[in-house]
Amino acid sequence: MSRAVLSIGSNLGDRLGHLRSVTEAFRQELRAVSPVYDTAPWGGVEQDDFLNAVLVVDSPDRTARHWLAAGQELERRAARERDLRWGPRTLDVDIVHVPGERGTDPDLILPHPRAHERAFVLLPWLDVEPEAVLPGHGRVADLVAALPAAETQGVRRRDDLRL
Ligand code: PH2
Ligand code: MG
Ligand code: MG
Repeated sequence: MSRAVLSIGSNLGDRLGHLRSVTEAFRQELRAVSPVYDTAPWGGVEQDDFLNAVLVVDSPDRTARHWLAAGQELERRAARERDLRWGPRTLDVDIVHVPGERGTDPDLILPHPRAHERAFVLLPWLDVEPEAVLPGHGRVADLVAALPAAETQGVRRRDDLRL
């Protein structure tokens, strides 16, 4: 069994439609879907706001590598172009955490090396897994409580949007 916590995001084109392409593709594997958040861009690149959400998926025969490949295939289908680091994108599917798996390859570092400081990952994750622990950093609830106001201010829950 391989459970994974995925962070999905979009700030180009049909943002909600791009996020929905992931929940549709993983329909069989979905265990939890967070609310949708409208989020100010993180990382210093001036660009439009993102929509972000967190999914928990589970499948008996998928490893972290499989989740990565499946996510990259969905990014390709969304015509994602890989150019600017932390720049705009139609769809981003990031593997945040796969319990029991530590990754050190540059293309799949697990847990995700910046998840602990990103409100757009931690807030929706807390919504779906209130007891979650991010290995190396502690309880997600505590990480959320410790986020600076500047981080949480730009992350707004959109109760009018649903995946
Ligand atoms: N993704 C990035 C860079 N910056 N900012 C927000 N708010 N949401 C994202 O998903 C995001 C970002 C690169 O993957
Ligand atoms: Mg990303
Ligand atoms: Mg990514």
